[in-house]
Amino acid sequence: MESIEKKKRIVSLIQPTGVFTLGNYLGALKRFVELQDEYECVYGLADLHAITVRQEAAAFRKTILSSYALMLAIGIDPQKSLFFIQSQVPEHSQMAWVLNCYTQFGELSRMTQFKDKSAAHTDNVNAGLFTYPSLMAADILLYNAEYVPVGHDQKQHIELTRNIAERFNATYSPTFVVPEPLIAAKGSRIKSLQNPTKKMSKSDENVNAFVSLLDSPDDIMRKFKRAVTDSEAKVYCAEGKDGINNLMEIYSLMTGLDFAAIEKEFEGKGYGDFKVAVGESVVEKLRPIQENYKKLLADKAYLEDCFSKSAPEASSIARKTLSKVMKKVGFLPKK
Ligand code: ATP
Ligand code: LTN
Repeated sequence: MESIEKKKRIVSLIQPTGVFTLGNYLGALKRFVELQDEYECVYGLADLHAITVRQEAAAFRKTILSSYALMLAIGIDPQKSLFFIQSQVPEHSQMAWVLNCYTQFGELSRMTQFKDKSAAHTDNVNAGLFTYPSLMAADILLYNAEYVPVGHDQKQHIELTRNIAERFNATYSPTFVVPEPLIAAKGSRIKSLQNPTKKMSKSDENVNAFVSLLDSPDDIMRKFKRAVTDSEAKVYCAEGKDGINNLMEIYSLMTGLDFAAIEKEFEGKGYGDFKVAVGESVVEKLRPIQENYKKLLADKAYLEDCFSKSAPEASSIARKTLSKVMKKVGFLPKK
């Protein structure tokens, strides 16, 4: 990783729980790539977080590797950024335990992701699902990150991370950098194509609700053509036009056009034409990513080389913060 002093550090992880969606791409991954020159970037695959939901071992192993390849294919550059696999950096689990003891039951109970996921998996409301945010706080605080680029749904977890950091700093002495979320004005709340009041999520049981980054052009076009809109048939942004607002946001991010230009382009045209244009813009954006992905996935040795180099690098940063914390808490130093 380049280490140019003065650059501020950002950290963000993403769970390998399936194929990334257009929401993950616009809210997080595309930004990870764009931020690489301006910031010192620490990125990771949160595989420890992923087991808060039951995973089948063989499929999980594949998903971790393919998610790693897909992130490289999107443009995460191991020459510029540190990009590791969370389970290979043991300091994350160690720090999470300590932070668990500085996180309140009441705080964790208020997390909307916990409420949603425990409602969705009533047969497996495990303790890890509940304490998930303490592990996420560990991911961030270990690296003294100033900013955390995420989609809007993660704002509450970052707030909790800030509270944990401030509490620890006040109890002992300034130890952690208190991080801020970096949430883009556009793209941080991409909605489901089938229910545009809900966020687009890779675990939606209706596959027409999300576009996966590896969907075929035909599937992408079909999903956009079927996207739920309204009965007005006029392309413009307005409150209540959730479906169209969402498609306009996607199209704007794909083409670089602002909303006024989009309204002009589709003046006098119906939703059918607009949906086709949005679909085609997504197909074109994903084409090179899918080609890169195929090549990278076929080169397992290269992937292994990347993550086996980044894990010790991440560890050496993380270990320093962890040691400071252990000492302040009162643990005996290892001789
Ligand atoms: P799951 O369905 O398994 O909960 P998810 O699709 O919500 O997964 P995460 O792995 O939780 O995705 O999120 C990874 C990153 O993508 C986070 O930074 C998150 O904020 C962002 N993200 C997820 N969904 C969206 C969305 N619909 N719009 C914008 N950003 C999103
Ligand atoms: N909780 C996040 C994934 C995540 C994360 C992090 C994001 C785990 N650790 C650290 C930012 C920083 C999610 O579900 N999207």
